[in-house]
Amino acid sequence: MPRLPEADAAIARISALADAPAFAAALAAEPHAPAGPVETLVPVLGDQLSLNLPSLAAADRERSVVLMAEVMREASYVGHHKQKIAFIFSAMRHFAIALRKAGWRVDYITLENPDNTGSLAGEVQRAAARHGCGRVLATKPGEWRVLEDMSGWGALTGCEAVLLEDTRFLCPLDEFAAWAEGRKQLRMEYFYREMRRKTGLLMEGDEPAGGRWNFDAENRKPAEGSLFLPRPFRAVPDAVTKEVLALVGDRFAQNFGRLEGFAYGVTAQDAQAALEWFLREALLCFGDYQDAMLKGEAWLYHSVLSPYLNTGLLDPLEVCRRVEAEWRAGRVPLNSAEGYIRQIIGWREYVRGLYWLKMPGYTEENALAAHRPLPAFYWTGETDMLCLREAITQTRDTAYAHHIQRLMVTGNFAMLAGINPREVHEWYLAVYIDAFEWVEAPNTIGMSQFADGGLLGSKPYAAGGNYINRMSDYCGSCRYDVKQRTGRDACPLNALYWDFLVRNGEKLRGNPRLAQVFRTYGKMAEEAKRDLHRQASAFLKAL
Ligand code: FAD
Ligand code: DLZ
Ligand code: SF4
Repeated sequence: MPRLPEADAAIARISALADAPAFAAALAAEPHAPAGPVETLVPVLGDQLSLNLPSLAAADRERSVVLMAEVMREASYVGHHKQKIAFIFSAMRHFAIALRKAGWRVDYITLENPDNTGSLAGEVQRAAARHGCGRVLATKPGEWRVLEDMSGWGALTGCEAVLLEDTRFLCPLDEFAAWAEGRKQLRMEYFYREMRRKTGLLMEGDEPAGGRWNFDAENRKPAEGSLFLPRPFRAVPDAVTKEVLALVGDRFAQNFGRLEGFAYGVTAQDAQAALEWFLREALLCFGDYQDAMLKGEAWLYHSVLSPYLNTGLLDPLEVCRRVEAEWRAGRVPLNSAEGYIRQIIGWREYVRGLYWLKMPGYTEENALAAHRPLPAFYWTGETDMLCLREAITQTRDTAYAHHIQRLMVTGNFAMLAGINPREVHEWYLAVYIDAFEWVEAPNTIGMSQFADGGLLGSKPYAAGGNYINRMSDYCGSCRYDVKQRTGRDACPLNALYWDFLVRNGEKLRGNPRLAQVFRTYGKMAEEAKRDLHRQASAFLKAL
């Protein structure tokens, strides 16, 4: 294949970054990259920002070019929150600078590059021709959609294409498949124990530290208004990030979400600072208040590390080892350390394994046959239900909500109201800074909507207003009365809860974990049952 006649193709690309002068200057300030012939193209995606990426580890730095491309297809396959696009683009640009610092040749295509084809495949094809490569070496992506695309890169470029397994996870996909093989039920708890044994995290010999695998029962303290809350970690946007913010403000003005106040870290150093902040300020109370919700408080004691973990700026095992060390040093209690480590080596790995086991098809599942469209207020926050308004406006402002808000507020409402899970899935994939399909889809389709019929969880996470009242301070300021089931002022979740169970009675009645609630319903007077149904129907009709 013909090579670019000029000496250093990477330098040529830097001069083409006219739309991003601060970024171009930062790249050019790094030592000159190798200038010899290029054999291998190493495409690096927006969530593969790790210097230990398998394809980087396997490539010969002297004979390779790293390709990074901001492309419209990735930026618009769902209507991403503005802060999510800004985070990915800025983190990509900073990673390109880091690669160059580490001596790599980097070919970076900005969104505004006049020759940008708009797709990853188009940019890989152009770059392979531009550099005259014989080989494309990539790390497998986090989404089925992109893997399908990647599988065609060899034919598209005429190069040998090598796709490596992503080793930034603790459980290789074949190991997960072997674990799942032949099991009637997949349950996170058993998988988690395997991961504890495998990593040795919180183990005393063969036994779990503290004599128990799981301290969740101690992690359900409701929020109290008097809690002392740490200020969240905030990074100050530098010139490169400011250029990206201007670009996103201009090109994605119609997308959901506010860009103002963007304070996410965009480098591995920022991510490390966010981890240090969490260990110092929030881990101590993480366990106790993991499920709590407070008005006007987005972060509570959560780590807000998911954006960094999911893009490769932080390593999951390193995070867990640091958390364990805090417990071993006596600075945090076991319920906090165990609760946190379980989320990462348990849930995070488990949902990834499940995604790849069940794709394609998993994102189309709809076991409860829910077909109602997503209410418009999911995009505006304009609803009298204070719990939903809080979660949605906070999501609009920060691209973040913590787990219980996602599961028990927006997720619970969508399931009770019978919203089409595909629409719910696309909403979550769009609005959260940490959303990539491998982690988002099992959480939404499986955990929050029960649309996989119980593959991921043993029962639907369904709740009426009582749960939200117990775990938050929302209900006291709500226009609805959480204690009432029917009538004009009744909390809508109460009637919706019973209506959901009855509506799906055929599918749910046999579930032993729901036996008690069905018994309670069975004991209600017929008139009360009719009233609940009327109340729910009227609400859903007006939705
Ligand atoms: P913390 O509460 O501090 O938890 C620590 C870490 O544990 C997180 O950073 C995350 O890496 C991991 N973790 C915790 N719970 C889960 C879980 N259920 N699955 C996987 N990892 C977990 N998480 C995402 O990373 N991306 C998503 O797109 C996403 N979508 C979700 C959609 C729904 C409907 C639900 C119910 C949950 C979703 N989650 C998702 C899981 C969880 O809500 C987020 O990981 C968490 O809120 C991120 O905030 P944090 O870093 O402050 O988490
Ligand atoms: C999320 C995202 C966005 C918004 N933009 C890009 C992009 O322009 N270029 C890129 O390489 N990656 C981007 N990403 C991340 C990809 O969507 C992600 O790599 C795939 O979803 C695979 O997980
Ligand atoms: Fe939400 Fe009902 Fe409480 Fe209002 S009363 S905040 S709708 S749970």
